[in-house]
Amino acid sequence: KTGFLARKSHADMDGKKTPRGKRGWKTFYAVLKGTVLYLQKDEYKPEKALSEEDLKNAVSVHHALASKATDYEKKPNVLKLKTADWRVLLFQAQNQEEMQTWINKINCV
Ligand code: I3P
Repeated sequence: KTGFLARKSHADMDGKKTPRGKRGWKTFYAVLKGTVLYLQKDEYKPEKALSEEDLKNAVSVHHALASKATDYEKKPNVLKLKTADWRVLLFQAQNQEEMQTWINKINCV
């Protein structure tokens, strides 16, 4: 599964609220491969190696839980991802169907 996703960090690895200045939205080209959600600055090119930045942004979705972010009302089509290491990330998909597909795929890995 691939597609554009905007990401916002809500809580960090220790479960603590992501500090001010690091809570903004940023759009990535997302690639779910195995148990890893890669968040790349540019569209995926098979021949191109992942940059340092791309590797830093990758999220493990092993033992993670994705659900519709029902408590977030500022934007539509937002899903919430709780990772095994207590991060909470919000992702805005391009439409309702995309959001549901991402949720299903993430919860099925
Ligand atoms: C954040 C940024 C986000 C905003 C967040 C701000 O500032 O403006 O867009 O979330 O509000 O803290 P910064 O870029 O300096 O981190 P929303 O778009 O959801 O309002 P928050 O602290 O209430 O999450």
